[in-house]
Amino acid sequence: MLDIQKIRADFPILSQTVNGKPLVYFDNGATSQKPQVVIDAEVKYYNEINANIHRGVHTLSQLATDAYEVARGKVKDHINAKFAHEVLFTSGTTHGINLVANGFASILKPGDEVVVSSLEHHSNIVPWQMLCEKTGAVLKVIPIDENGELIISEFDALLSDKTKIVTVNHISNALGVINPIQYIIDRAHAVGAAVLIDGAQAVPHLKPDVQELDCDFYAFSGHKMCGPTGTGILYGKETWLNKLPPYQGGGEMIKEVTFEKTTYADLPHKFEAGTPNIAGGIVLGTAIDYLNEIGFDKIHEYENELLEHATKRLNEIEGIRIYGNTKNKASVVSFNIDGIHPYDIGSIIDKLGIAVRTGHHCAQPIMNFFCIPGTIRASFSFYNTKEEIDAMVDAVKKAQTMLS
Ligand code: 7TS
Repeated sequence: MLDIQKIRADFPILSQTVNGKPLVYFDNGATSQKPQVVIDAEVKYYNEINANIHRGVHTLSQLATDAYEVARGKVKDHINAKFAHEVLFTSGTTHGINLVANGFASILKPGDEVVVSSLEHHSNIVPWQMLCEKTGAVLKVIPIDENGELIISEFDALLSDKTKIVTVNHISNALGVINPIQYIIDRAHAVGAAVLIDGAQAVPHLKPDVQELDCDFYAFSGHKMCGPTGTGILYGKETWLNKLPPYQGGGEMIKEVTFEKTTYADLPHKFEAGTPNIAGGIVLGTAIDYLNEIGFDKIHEYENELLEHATKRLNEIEGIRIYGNTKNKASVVSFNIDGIHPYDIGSIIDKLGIAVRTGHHCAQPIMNFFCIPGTIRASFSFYNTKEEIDAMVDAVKKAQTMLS
């Protein structure tokens, strides 16, 4: 069992009031809060070892470089990558996906196919559309059903030897649905396609094993897993990262530069041009240590309890519709109340100290499918409580009375 009060004490922001009410933070899908150890590690870096990395012979530069590479090793162990050089530091999931989509511009030919799903965040749609425009490749979309689940038979039917890459999220940010990625990876590989998994919403809740999954790429953001903003990881299989061209040119990604020809550095540096978010990378390692100390098994069990409690309590509300009704779901509840715009509920409950996200959640195709302008999304973390869920349900009921 988790000691939630002890865990909550690790997060200074949670003890504040907002609009005169205790903060109830249910916007974890957008970004998680940060524990004191993470905040302290960021300060310690700037107080003690701040220097640029991979370039100085001086002591501070070496200390900063070592700390950055230790963090890369922590990520490698965490996701069970085979090599540390398969772990690229990025600014977030968006950066990682764009890096891969940009690289595929040198691989795809007109008529090749890219498969995405209807459940994607815009950052796993738009880069592929841009790629298709550039190359003449065709974007194919796996549809969803009324429960918000991918229609797998339609996915099977989309695959052919024209399919060059399949790119889907592990968990939907808008609905919380967990996708059958192992099946998707295996089937895509059977037709020779590469697979990118957008793990942005998965890594706060579970520990992915990229070797077991056998995915070719796995992208995620540090800021959704208790790490600093502006941090992220792109895992890529060594063979793929060697095949793809660099994303950006600049310092630190070269072996030798002349005006006639430049040769590129080995992995991972080939994809890490310029000065990165050094403090952020190091501190992402601290965040991963923090989460592993709590334990993902315990996090999973507790967040499931929160999800069950929220689903049960919200279903008491007349006229509620919850989107994403599947057994396999992360601790996210996306809902609407009959006849009321989600924005109105969100604004009223904010006055009561409750932070949820309202709108299309950067997943407009899902909203179009359900013919709605958006939803109210409560996304829970292991530091949330059932009492907070009860406070949200009371606040939503109050808003419903005021608005109807
Ligand atoms: N993919 C998924 C599944 C996401 O949920 C998000 C962000 C991204 C990609 C992009 O991540 P970034 O760190 O590069 O911005 N999702 C959300 C959200 O649900 N609310 O705010 C951001």
